Amino acid sequence: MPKRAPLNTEEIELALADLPGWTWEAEAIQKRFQFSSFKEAISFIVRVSFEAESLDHHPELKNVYNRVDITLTTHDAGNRVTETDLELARAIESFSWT
Ligand code: H2B
Repeated sequence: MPKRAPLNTEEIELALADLPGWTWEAEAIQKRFQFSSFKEAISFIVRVSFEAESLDHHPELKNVYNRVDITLTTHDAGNRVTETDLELARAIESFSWT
């Protein structure tokens, strides 16, 4: 299956069962990460950027002080959730220290 083909509800819900804190809304998966400082939040964003470049898949990021909101959706699939979004979410979970 192509990695940038839209997944169905069942596939997304099944995958999210193994991704704590991630929710599915508006054709995207999202998670809020909370840190102890602004510098820590920005360090996390930089770490995410390495993963994004390595997968050639780029998150929507929002930072407010010590908080980072990540939204993952696949533009090439018409802004739908694909395997590549799940891959990036799993990669983020693998190094997240929250
Ligand atoms: N990021 C996201 N989130 N969705 C995409 O469809 C996407 C991407 N496509 N990063 C990639 C880059 C594509 O434009 C390049 C050419 O591989």
